[in-house]
Amino acid sequence: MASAGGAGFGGLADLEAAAGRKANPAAWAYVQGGAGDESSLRANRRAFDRWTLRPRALADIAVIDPTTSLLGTSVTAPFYVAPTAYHGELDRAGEVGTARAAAAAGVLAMFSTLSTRSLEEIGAAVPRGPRWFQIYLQPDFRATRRLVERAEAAGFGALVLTVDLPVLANRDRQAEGGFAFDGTTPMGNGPDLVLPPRGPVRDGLLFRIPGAEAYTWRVLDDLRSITRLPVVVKGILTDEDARRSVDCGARAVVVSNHGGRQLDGAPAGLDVLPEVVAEVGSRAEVYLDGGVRRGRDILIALGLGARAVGLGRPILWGLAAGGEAGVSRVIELLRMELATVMALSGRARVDAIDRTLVAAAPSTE
Ligand code: FNR
Ligand code: LAC
Repeated sequence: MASAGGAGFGGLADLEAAAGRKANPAAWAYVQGGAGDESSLRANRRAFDRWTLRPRALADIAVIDPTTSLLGTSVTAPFYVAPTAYHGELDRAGEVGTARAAAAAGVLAMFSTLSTRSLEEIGAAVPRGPRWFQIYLQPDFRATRRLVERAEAAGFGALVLTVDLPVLANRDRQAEGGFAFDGTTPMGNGPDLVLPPRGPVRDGLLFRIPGAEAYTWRVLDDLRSITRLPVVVKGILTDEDARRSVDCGARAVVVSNHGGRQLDGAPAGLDVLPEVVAEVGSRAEVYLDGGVRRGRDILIALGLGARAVGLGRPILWGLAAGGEAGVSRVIELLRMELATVMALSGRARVDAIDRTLVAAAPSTE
């Protein structure tokens, strides 16, 4: 039986179950749910089954090295903590616990604009931990600018602009659970933050999306004019938008359907990863998130050209199950699994995980 404190945990499925028992039901429905009929949420896991691995035997695997670098920052693993909102709903330490676990492991962590702890508190907790700040654009660019300046001052190393949430999707599970973006959740970055709109607002026969004026490609120029931090665009699902992002100065893109929480019917990121890598892979780093749960998944994504993969819900399971120690446990589980599958596939280093490792699975239909 899983217990808080780290050592008692089994695998990721045990942690998920323990988290589900401990978390309050509204927060749990918020974490686990997706948009619409949750077809994109399911697609994220299924996408990995369309690939198989081509192991090489008798390679020199005496020393497995899973370290890499992301935009020049050294990290101990090719996976990172994806930005997720409201860690304080799952554990009292909130993002500070997550940050400490990631920093202790030497893993990159991205923190959401919608954190329960402030970016200054996060920065103070892990002065040396690699951390990037995820931006939800504010309707007034001056407010976005203040967030960017605070992130710079607090030692965040890059800005991750999320572009797939100009308005919240219909999320039935979240709504049934009673979790709402209504300002009742504490906002670590200040009470003035404008939350993403909960839906279109009726205006006669039309529907307005409040704040959507901020979401144009021009914002990438605007961001680059106020900061020297590299900009990463998160939420890309086409080669066209990947190219546009990089043409507008993005140093990396995250191929993602937001964990199946935004446009239901969007493909799994993994399904479009190859076309994005083909389009911009020589000019920018490409990351992938959505449904990554196993060392195998990391091999497939890296084999298809991702430089790293993001973990969303698994980190939140760790946090809910055991706070900082729970997050450490999730990171260690995945790191150990990754080292194991690297050995089994004959790939001792991250740069040996290439396209020759993956092949299309025989059709099961
Ligand atoms: C998210 N995600 C997210 N993304 C983002 O850019 N800013 C945010 O504030 C949030 N908030 C958030 C909350 C919760 C509860 C979840 C589950 C997800 C999306 C996240 O960064 C990532 O894209 C997905 O979570 C990846 O999919 P998996 O790993 O959850 O399957
Ligand atoms: C979510 C937002 C906040 O997915 O990114 O809930």
